Amino acid sequence: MHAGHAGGHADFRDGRTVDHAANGFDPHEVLRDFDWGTTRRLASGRVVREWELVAVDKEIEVAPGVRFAAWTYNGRIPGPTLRCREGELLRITFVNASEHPHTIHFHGIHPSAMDGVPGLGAGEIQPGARTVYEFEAQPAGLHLYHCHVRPLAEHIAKGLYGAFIVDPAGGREDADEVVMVMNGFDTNFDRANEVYAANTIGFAYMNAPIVAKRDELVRVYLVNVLEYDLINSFHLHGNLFHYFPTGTGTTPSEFTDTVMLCQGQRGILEWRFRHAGKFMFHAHQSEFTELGWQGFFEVVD
Ligand SMILES: [Cu+2]
Repeated sequence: MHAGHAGGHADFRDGRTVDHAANGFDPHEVLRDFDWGTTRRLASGRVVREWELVAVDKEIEVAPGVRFAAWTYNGRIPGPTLRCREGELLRITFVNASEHPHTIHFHGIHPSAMDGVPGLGAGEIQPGARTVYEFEAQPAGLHLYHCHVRPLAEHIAKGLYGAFIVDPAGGREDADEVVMVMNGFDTNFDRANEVYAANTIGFAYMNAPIVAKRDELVRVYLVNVLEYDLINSFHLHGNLFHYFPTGTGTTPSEFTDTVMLCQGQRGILEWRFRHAGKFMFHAHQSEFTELGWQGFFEVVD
């Protein structure tokens, strides 16, 4: 954890940005891109929801001019936001097109053999190999998935993670929903991050704010996957939000403007903007803020 070292120190508030098209994903699209996969009905009458995730080695521009040799699921960081309903049968085909062994480890309730760790079930999936993870979507809440091959910090920090949302059987109240996966990048291999962000690209939501409507319910699915720093946080300006840790309950734990998350922790935030205008959000560690993890909501009538 440091700031201002040579190589990859990326304060680009002067308006420069990365080439989202060349990266193949745009943090503004990642916000509201929920991947429901495909469904089909089994002979038993049960619905199975399916996805294919492919591990791909890919160079990503994580800050203007700063290229990072990433490992990705489906060519993007974070990987697809997988979304389903509580109780559905899920089937995730994992294809390893990377040059390194990987897995997908899901958070949630599932059999040991489906846990996506070395030595259990299919274990490490070698380059060119594939496997199928199959389990029931339990419990409702906000979870995550990530590679679980050693060295673990490297396999995660290289980009192999994503959000995993299990909706309650009855759904949630209508809202403008966005996903923010808080992450960072160690661009000079010193086991400290030079770039911090929500959804990979620092300052992306400063340069182009997230548009929200006044009085409409906003719901943020917030996941922390940051490596090399113990704690991350989310702070909202001009408002307070209800916080639902892990999204597993219906009673908020807190009405606040700042939450702190350890690695792997996640939660759902809900609020309504009462005033039009621009409101910042950012990590409340100023160091992270200055290295990219900040943005604006632009609230319109
Ligand atoms: Cu891996």
